Amino acid sequence: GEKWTYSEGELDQKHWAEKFHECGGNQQSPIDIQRRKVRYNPRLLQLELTGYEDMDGSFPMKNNGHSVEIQLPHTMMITKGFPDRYTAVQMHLHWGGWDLEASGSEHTVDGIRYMAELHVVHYNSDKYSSFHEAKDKPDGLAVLAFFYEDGHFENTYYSDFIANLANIKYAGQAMNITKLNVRSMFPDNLSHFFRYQGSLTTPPCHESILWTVFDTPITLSHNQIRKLESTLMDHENKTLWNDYRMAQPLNDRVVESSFL
Ligand code: 1SD
Ligand code: ZN
Repeated sequence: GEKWTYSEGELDQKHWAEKFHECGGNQQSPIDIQRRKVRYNPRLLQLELTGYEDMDGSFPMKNNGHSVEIQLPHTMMITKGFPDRYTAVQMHLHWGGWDLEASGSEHTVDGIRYMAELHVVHYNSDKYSSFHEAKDKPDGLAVLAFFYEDGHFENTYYSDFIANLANIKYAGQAMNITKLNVRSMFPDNLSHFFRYQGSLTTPPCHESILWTVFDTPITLSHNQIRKLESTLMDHENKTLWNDYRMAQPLNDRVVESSFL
């Protein structure tokens, strides 16, 4: 693929737009969500997630050099909440660095950066026949985003996921997981969320994502977050960390919320 990076070399995030023009567009992600400026929209529908629980099968989990990514089955679908249905494609995380105890979420809230962030990527399967066809269309993708915070207790729904990271330490490595319950990796409360129109947070930064950013964070133990931040290596065999993009200008967009 492309040789872009987050913070090193010639194609770090400040220079993405020189090679990938859409990265300089006016509907980019992530953003800083300012609670005071959010508009409550009582007509935002609660999401109905079908097929996110108790899956048996073979789900590839890969270190792609920028993140850890789990490929998701077509049976996982957002069946209510949007005008069209969206089918899951993959999920991945963004995180910080363990040396400085630095946070690494992409979205921030009132300028506060959370420890890490989960993205569950879906494509509009009512309108398009594949992720590939949908990925650059304005209504092509929907991403569910969740923040992580650290707490005292191990989150046992993440035990296998965290342990598996050691098997895909090097960029390009992959394994298969045979059991997956994605719903259990989310917080219980999914009713409070922010909604806005934005982009992929990595090159080529297509402005094709309807973002849903949940207000309720997921809690992991301090130790689990440390393992997430320190286990994987990038394409240059350096620790893969701080894989987040800085907040982009909101411009004339409005962030809506499902709650007051
Ligand atoms: O960073 C991911 C990238 O890996 C790829 O998955 C892309 C297309 O789905 O999406 C971005 S992101 O906007 O979900 N961060
Ligand atoms: Zn992402």
